[in-house]
Amino acid sequence: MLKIRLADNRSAFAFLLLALLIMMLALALFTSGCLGSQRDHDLPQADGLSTPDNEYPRVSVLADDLEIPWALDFLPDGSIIFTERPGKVRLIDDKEGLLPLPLATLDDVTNLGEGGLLGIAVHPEFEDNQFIYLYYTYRNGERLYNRVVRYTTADRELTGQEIVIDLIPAGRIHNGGRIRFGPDGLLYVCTGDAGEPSLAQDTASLAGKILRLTDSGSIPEDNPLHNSPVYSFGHRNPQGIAWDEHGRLWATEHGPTARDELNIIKPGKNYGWPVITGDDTAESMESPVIHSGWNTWAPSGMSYLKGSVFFTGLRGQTLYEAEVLVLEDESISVELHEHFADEFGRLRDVVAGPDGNLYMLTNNRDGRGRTIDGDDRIIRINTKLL
Ligand SMILES: [Ca+2]
Repeated sequence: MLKIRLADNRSAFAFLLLALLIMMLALALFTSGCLGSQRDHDLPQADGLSTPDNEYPRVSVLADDLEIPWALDFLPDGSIIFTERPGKVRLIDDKEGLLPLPLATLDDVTNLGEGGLLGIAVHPEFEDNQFIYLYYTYRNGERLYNRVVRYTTADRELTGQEIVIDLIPAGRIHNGGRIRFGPDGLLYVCTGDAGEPSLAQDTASLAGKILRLTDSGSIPEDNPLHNSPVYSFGHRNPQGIAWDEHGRLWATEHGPTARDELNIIKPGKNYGWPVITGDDTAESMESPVIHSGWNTWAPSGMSYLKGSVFFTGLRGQTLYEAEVLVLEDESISVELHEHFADEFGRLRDVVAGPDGNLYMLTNNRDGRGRTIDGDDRIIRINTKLL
C-alpha cells in the first residue's frame, strides 16, 4: 500500500510539475504576444538634436521617462519646449539634451480626466519677446475652466504669467487644448465641448470652438463673428491644427463612438456637432474631408509636411498620414496612410521640426494605455526613411 501511495504521490507531483511548466510556458507566450506589438524597448537613443549631416536612424528616442507629455514646440535655436500634463514645462536643449529641472511648474493646474497642462506655443517673434503660451485646466470653487496664459522666458525659467483668454468651459472630458500660431501671426485655440454638446452650437460660449486671437488675447478685427474670438464652431473635441502650404487650416476632432474627423476649417463655419456626425450633411454645416467610420483614431496633434497632414492616434496607436489630393473639380480629398501601427502605444502630438523631421509624443501614462519601460517618450522620425 505504502509503495503504491508513494508511486501515486510521485506521479501526482510529476503531473503538477508538468502542469506548472505548461502554465509558465503559456504565460510566457501570452506575455510576449501582448508585448510583441510594442517593439520599442530597444529603440536607439538620439545623441542630440543637431546631428549636422542629419543621418538619424529611422526612429530614435530624444527623451524618456516623461509624465504624460502633451504638446511640444521648437524655440528658434532648435531646442524643444514641451508640457507634461500634471503641470510642468520642460526643455530639451539643443546641446545639453533634456534638462532635469523644469522651466516652470504650474501649481494651479488641475490634472483630472482629460484636463491638465495641455497645449504650448512659442511666439513667432520669440527672439524679440521671449513669449511662451500655455493652455491648462484649473479649478475655481466647484467649477473647472481652461485658460490660455503667456509667460516670458528668462534664464531657463518662465516668469510673469499674463492671461490671454480665460473661463473656457472645462470638464473631466473634452477640453480641446491645442494652441498654435497661424501664418497670419494670430493665435488659434482648440476648445472642447466640456462634455456639454449643446455648447458647441452656442456661438456665445467658448466651448466646442476654434478661437482666433491676437498675441495679447484681444479679438482681431477681421474675425468672422463680430467682436467674438470664435473662428469656427460646432466642434466636439478638436485637438490638432495645422496649416498647409496653401494656407488651408486643417483640424482633427474626436468623434462620438468612432467617426473621428479630419476637417478643413473655414472662418465662421459650423462643423455640425452635435447635430451631424460622420457622413451626415445639413444646411449651413460642414462635413469632414474624411472620418474614421466605425474605426477609432482618437486623433490628437497634427502637422503638415511635404504634401501631407500627419496626425497622431491615441486609441488608434498610429501615426496617420493624410496625403492631400486636389481633385479635378478642385475639391480637396486625402489618401490615408498608416505608420508605426501599435509600435509605440498611444500617440499625442506630432510636430514637424525645423530640420524637416517629425517629433512625436507618446501618451501611455495618461491612465488609458499600457505602459512599458521608458514611457512616456519623445520620438524623432527621420522622414527621409519614413
Ligand atoms: Ca463635424
